[in-house]
Amino acid sequence: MDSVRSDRRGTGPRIPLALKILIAGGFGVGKTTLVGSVSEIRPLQTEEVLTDAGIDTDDLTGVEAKNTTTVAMDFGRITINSDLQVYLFGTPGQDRFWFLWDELSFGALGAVVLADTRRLADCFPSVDYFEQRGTPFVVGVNCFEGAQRFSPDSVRTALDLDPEVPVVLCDARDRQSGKAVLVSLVEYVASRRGHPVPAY
Ligand SMILES: Nc1nc2c(ncn2[C@@H]2O[C@H](COP(=O)(O)OP(=O)(O)O)[C@@H](O)[C@H]2O)c(=O)[nH]1
Ligand SMILES: [Mg+2]
Repeated sequence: MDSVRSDRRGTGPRIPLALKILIAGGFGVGKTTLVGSVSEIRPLQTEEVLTDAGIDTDDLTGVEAKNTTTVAMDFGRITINSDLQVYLFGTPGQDRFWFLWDELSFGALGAVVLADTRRLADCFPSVDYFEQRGTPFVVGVNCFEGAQRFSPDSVRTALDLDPEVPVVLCDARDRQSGKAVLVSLVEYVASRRGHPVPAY
């Protein structure tokens, strides 16, 4: 992949190519955590303290210690090399923020749908959203301690995913693990487009 030059003659300073990746999934599945662990800049987060007003809408089962929520989005950046930067957008988990998704997904390379096997149904809306729009996505199963472990294939079956959609087990708190999920998405998109898989 090539960066572009800032002028028409192609001799000006290089402007790195920017890829946009969305991080989606249900409330409390680890989106903010993942963006924070892989981002090289202090992630821009728009967390707000959860209040009693959300009691009926924000299901805290399994993440009772959670006391903040992302109101607009998380934003992070990874520099692959001088020609390529990846921007991460963590989408808000609650249904009441659906209206933001079309804006956020414009021009995106693809998406990571995070899943928690204790609350697998929470990622159905994200899976449906990307399937309907033909946006490539991978599923990252965030393995919380105490949650029963399932194989990627059983998660694929439970979510009724197409066989080629990658399902990757991960720990959203771990930088290398988070990066591996992003790499699986880039490889998947490259393979769908018939490109050779890029080397990192
Ligand atoms: N044990 C464990 N806790 C996690 C993991 N990922 C996130 N958490 C915690 O789960 C809670 C919800 O994560 P958060 O990233 O805010 O979820 P979001 O709503 O999807 O952005 C936070 O308290 C995190 O510290 C994980 O892999 N393991
Ligand atoms: Mg969040």
